[in-house]
Amino acid sequence: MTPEIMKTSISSFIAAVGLFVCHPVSGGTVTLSSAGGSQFANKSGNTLESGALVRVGTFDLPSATREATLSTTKDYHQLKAWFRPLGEGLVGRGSVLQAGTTGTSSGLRINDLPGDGGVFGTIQSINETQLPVGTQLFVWVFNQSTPEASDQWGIFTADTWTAPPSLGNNTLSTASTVRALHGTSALNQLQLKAIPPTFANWAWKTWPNHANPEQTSHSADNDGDHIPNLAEYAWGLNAAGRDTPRSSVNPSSVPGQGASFSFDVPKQRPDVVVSVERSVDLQTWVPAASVVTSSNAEFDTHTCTAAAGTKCFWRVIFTSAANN
Ligand SMILES: [Ca+2]
Ligand SMILES: [Ca+2]
Repeated sequence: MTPEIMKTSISSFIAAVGLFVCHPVSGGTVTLSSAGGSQFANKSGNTLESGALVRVGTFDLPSATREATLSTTKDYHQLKAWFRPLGEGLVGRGSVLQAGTTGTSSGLRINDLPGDGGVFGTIQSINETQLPVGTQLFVWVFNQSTPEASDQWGIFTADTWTAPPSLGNNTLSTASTVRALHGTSALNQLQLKAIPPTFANWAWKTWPNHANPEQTSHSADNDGDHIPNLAEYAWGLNAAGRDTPRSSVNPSSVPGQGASFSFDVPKQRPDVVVSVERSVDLQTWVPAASVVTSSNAEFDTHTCTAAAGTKCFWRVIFTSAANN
């Protein structure tokens, strides 16, 4: 070995030791920025207001099917159960396993920069054990400051949105080719969508503080109005207040014509099947025929008619058709 080579080897070794002693390894940083990229907007295309909630993190699902699973999952609690947060747009929120955010006062905030619908913020000291290098990152945006207050959300990702290495930084830029798993990505906007109307999401909004399962079951009747929760949801009623059912028996005013029974079937509740049955003795029930007699944006009103001079009872059946 020549003296020249020996000198180089010693220098390199000393440099490595110096780095280890003087600069202990710390986490990487992620910067979320819409500068020069798409703006966040609600489902109508209006840019989001200051203070809307932004979450950054990943979803603990198999990577090969993760995006397909996310795009077809509608229930907040299911999505939340899979979500591994890195940071949120509110001070002190997110995971205690990773460090806080920086920014003028509040870290990640919609509307801080560069204007309406814009977002800019940095999450520091990301722990690799919390989020391994290369983990796909997602941005989960709501149209209000809390999920419970929101009625719209969007979930977005891009190939370049990945967790950084220690000491490294990765910028999640909305100028990237962004995929919308919930919402849409087009015309320089990342638009949210309405939170899907499922029974589970209705129960979450109705009891945001996680009521016990006895309260949130399909059959529970917490307000004692004899309308079970699944029917309260289907009919758009208040599960915490007494309501009258959206059904009625109508005696016929025409001589020789039987009474009729009307009930509402929701148009915007695809996870509930509403049907009607009839009986002459309250013992044996059979499906009843009905026709749509009126309609509006939310409901079709169905009507059944009894044969003249016959006794008839009707009941409305609510069946959950939820698949997730
Ligand atoms: Ca009730
Ligand atoms: Ca009620």
